[in-house]
Amino acid sequence: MLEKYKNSTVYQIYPRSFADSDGDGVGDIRGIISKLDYIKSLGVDMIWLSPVYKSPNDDNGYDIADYKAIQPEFGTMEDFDLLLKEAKDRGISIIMDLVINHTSDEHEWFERAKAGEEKYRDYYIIKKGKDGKLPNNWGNFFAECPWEPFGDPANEDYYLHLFSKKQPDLNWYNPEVYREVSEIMRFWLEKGVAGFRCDVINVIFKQSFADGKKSLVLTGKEHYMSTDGCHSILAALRRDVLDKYEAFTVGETVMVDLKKAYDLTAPERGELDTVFAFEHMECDQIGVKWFKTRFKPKRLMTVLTKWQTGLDWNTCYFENHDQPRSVTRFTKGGEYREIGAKMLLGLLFSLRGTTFIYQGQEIGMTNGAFESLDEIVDIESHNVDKMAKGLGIINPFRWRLINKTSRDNARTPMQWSAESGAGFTAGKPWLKIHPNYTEVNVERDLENPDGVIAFFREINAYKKSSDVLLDGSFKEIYRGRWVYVFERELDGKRLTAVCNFAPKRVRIPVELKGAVAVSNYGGGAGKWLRPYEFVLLENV
Ligand code: ISL
Repeated sequence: MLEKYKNSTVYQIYPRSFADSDGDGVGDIRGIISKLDYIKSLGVDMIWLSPVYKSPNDDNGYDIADYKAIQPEFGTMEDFDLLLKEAKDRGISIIMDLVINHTSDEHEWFERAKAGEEKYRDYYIIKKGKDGKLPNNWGNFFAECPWEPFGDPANEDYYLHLFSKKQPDLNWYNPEVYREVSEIMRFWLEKGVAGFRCDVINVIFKQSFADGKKSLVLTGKEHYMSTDGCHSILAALRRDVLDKYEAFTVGETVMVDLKKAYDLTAPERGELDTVFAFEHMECDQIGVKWFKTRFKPKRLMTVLTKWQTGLDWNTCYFENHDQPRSVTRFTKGGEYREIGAKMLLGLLFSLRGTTFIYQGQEIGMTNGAFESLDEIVDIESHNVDKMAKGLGIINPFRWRLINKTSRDNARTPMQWSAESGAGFTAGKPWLKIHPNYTEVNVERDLENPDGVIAFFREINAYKKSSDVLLDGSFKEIYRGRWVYVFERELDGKRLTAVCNFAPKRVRIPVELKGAVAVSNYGGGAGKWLRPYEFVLLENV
């Protein structure tokens, strides 16, 4: 149901790191409830809640052991119901994370499969090895082998796991899996959730299990990326379940190009409403995401323009729980942290599409300050370290690579105040809090009329009141080494967005006209743009 929700501003909450109400060092649902007024005050109207289901936490909740129960450290089902109600009372809808490519190996289905129940064995992808060899040569998202022995190794049975070995992939050939998942979706929709963010949704259906073309990243992916089978499942789920509740879906879709994203979201096909594509998140990497290269703003601009013009409706995001913090990644930070964070927000809200914000982005939180792998919890980072070690990469280099790319960079606890525990917890936080919390925190930012939050509120409110930003077309005017200028237009009304990605003054390369609508320095641009300046002009 895109029409109903497309103009929402969506705020992603990573529950573990958001707000801890009981002092156990882990964020929880009561903590989220206590911050709803704050979220509302930002002008947010939808929350995307990362998994809160029961989980052994191998992958922080993306390994689900019970889709209909709440993780005890997050609270109870009563807490969840209260969250839903309190959010609704404030005009905020909630979308849940739907993780249906895999379950946890501690899910009852997998446990019964292991205990020998044929019915449940068929819920998973279990294949025979051949003469001591694995069933195929596929790769794995978390830098490990995707096949793990199932039962007695002498039988040479293996189960597939595209992610960790505690995340066995579901067998979408089995109609029972479809039935179970539909029922789970109905369970949450009946409670009143507005829809789902669908985890790695374009890989759920494996069209074949043949060996893949050898590749640096994910050998075998051609057998499961956006397959026909996946399209059919998505259309069926929409028809059988989602449309009955006018639910909204955003699919996390890995390695999609424009054509694939179009096919997954084309209204006439009735599959997903929107997708998270990743090409712009790949603009500072070489091949795989663990190899970062120097950020060149022009590469980001090129990808943004490509998607803005190539797809009618995008999701616009710079951060989530898997990506480094945008202010660290796309600006020099330091003395430019606040102005840079505002420029990035200005750019994000000026693009055409549904805007997604990740917790902490509204105060310009930075990448974590980790000193060694011992401080990192993320399973992916630990696996990458093992893999890199296997390749003979020695330690200062391994750590440098992981420190930059670890998903924990975005998962450090939310910085609410300068008090100990950053106002996040009264206990020992599950992950190291960034020591800059004494300066970078919500309380302090709110005291500043020119703070990042104030700017966030301003640009968000402006977008919500502007037909041109909500519905207008996108046209690139200029893309240079540092400066990005584009125009949004609707019925002859125009807005021009100007962004300077340089930590220095840059001469404006094009002639700009119009009155300043929003600006991160206050006031308009002269002939020169100041470091990380953002201006939105109304062209009369
Ligand atoms: O870089 C990526 C895509 O280019 C990946 O981070 C990708 O988004 C990711 O591997 C898939 O992420 C999702 O599913 C995982 C979970 O660990 C992530 O947190 C979740 O966002 C497995 O469920």
